[in-house]
Amino acid sequence: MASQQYKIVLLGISGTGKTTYLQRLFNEGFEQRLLPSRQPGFYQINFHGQDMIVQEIPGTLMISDTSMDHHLGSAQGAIIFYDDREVSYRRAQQWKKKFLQLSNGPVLMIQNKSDVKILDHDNDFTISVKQGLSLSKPLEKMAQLL
Ligand SMILES: Nc1nc2c(ncn2[C@@H]2O[C@H](COP(=O)(O)OP(=O)(O)OP(=O)(O)O)[C@@H](O)[C@H]2O)c(=O)[nH]1
Ligand SMILES: [Mg+2]
Repeated sequence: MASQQYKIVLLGISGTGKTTYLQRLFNEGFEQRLLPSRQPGFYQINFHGQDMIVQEIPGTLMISDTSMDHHLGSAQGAIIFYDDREVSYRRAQQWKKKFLQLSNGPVLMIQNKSDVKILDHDNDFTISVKQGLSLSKPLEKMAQLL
């Protein structure tokens, strides 16, 4: 019997490094300059025998957008990115609240761009996509929590 496939959403304001993260994870190197994502992008991944579809939600998509409830409500887990900007942390908190209203899955908070600055906030993992630091840890943890 095929095991269940889980959908994980990758959230965070524009520029926190969601696309760069997924590309680097799939060995496509580090992208210095990327355009904001326009469409939710899907990646399929397997950790610890757990099949996961990782869906990036573009930061330009408003939290109040009608499609947002569907994206979040159909997900079993959320990985929320912030970076060296305080505003990105505040928005990450809002995403977390919104996700937990729509789904009862696990949420992981990730600070990216540790090579630039580490903000003094609680998080589950601090990573640097640029330096390739701790990249698989969030998804490994998510696979354990599902
Ligand atoms: N210094 C540094 N820059 C990074 C890091 N990770 C990503 N970036 C840069 O951050 C910028 C934005 O990255 P994206 O991956 O496009 O951000 P995003 O979250 O997908 O943005 P949207 O698609 O608009 O929601 C790019 O110029 C990346 O090179 C990092 O660890 N360190
Ligand atoms: Mg993107």
